[in-house]
Amino acid sequence: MARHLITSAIPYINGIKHLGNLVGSQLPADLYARYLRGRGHEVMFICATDEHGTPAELAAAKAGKPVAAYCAEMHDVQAAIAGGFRLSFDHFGRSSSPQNRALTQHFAKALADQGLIREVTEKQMYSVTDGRFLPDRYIEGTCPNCGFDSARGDQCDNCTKQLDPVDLINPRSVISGSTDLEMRETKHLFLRQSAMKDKLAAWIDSKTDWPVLSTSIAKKWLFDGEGLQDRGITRDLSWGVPAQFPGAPWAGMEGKVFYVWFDAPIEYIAGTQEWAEKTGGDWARWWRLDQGAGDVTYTQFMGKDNVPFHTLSFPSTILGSAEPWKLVDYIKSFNYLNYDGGQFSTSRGRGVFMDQALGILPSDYWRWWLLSHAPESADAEFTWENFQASVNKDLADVLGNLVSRVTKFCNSKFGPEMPAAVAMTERETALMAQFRDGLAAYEKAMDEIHVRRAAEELRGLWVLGNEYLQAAAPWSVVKTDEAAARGIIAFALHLIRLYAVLSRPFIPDAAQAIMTALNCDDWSWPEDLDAALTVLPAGHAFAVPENLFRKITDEEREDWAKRFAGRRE
Ligand code: B3M
Ligand code: ZN
Repeated sequence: MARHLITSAIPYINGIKHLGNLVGSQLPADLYARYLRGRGHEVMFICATDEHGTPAELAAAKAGKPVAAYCAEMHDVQAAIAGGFRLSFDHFGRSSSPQNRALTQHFAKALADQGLIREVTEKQMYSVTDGRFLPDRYIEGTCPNCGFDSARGDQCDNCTKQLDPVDLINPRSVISGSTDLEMRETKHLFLRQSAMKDKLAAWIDSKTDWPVLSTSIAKKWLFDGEGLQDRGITRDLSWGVPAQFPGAPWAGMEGKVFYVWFDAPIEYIAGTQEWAEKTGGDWARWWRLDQGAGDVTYTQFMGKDNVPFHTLSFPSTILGSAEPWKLVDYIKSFNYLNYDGGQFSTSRGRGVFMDQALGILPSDYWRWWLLSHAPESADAEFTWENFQASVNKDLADVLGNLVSRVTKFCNSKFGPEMPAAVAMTERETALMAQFRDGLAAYEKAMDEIHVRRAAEELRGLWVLGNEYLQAAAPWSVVKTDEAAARGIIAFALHLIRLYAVLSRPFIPDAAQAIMTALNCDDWSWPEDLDAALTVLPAGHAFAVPENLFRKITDEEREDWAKRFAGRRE
């Protein structure tokens, strides 16, 4: 039994995420956490809402609410939706927690103690019309790197380049639209990432097993152009972790806060502290190398736009502190999911958002489609045709149908209890050999976090069961050899239990429905496949489950396609 720390990128507090966001971090992280738990490992799975910075302030202003109240409300909304998707976080924290405030200030001080913080008086964009500085998202303009016309002050959404507001061409205020901007002097703290460059490069170079998407983005920012730049880690904002605090090794930072991307990843640790406070657990054995975290394997999940911050900025914080913190072991990053010939768009309401998805179908349908089409090696696209085909075929025709046929047949012919097993024939032995190979391939894909491949392998296992049932044809055999027919059904019912165990990381509700029907609570992973075929004794009562999955009709598909095509302008 190993110990696995898993974090998902923490979603911004401003609004409900779309399915592309979900499949880019939280959902695959949940898949992996569930799989590792299923195999008996000890897992700590942390996520949170990212509540600071300009995204939160702007959204609260738009909603006409004080930012703290807005965040509290939206945290609960996001937590409820995460629950709806069965995201199995050990804790879903808040980056505005007292734990994160203390820890963020602690890291800033530790970095200063190592000589890695510079105080810089610089000129920043000031909006005369708005009477304030315009950090990050308060300003938009044209990206100097790719020409995208709605690049934000902190990052271009189109090419992922990290930006400074002053880099933007034709900048404008997001608050008022004003272009009456001037440069005014203000003091900020800079993290001397440039001093960390060699250490970071050596560390990235040692990660030969990471997805190329993760290492290539890191290397780009390390080496392209002028190489890794120092980054301003404070902002002229009021909402956030105060940059001036008792014991701070600098003065004159009143009224400023740390940059949201400085404190957000620290929330992975602080979130674990929040968990510890809630449960009485020990957070340090997950994060402190001097307190037992040496044997922890730490995996992070995120979309590609978050990679620079996790391969460079956050490791600079951790390594630069010179304290024994746990560093990430593996970064699993994702490309983008597009929506029906274009992009998901939050502002235009284009595509399916998490709350809407749950309003039309249960979470397993979405989980299955999203994970089996995860944008791993390239961007992927959601289409309603594909969604319908995949749900109807994989879930309804293959898995659902098998469960229903076997349980119904048994119930009507022999009654609602496990028939007695008989000695395996060649057919079962052959099936088991194939199953064993398929299971090994499934486990390998899951161990390596190849999400699409894992889904394919799992589906392959479902198909094997269907083919077996078709070929064994207990409905014919029963006419001449009832004991043999009972044996086939006993074997098939055990396969169904295996499907519940193996499919649980993908479709937890259906897995539970199967187990409930089988009247079984033994979720143990089939480390010994032969033993797994004897779990349910003869005479064990079961129930015929409701239809596990229903089919999506053409009418629904057309209706939904219209409904989610984009409505707000
Ligand atoms: N909140 C960006 C995002 O939601 C950001 C991730 C933070 S991870 C520490 O995509
Ligand atoms: Zn760009």
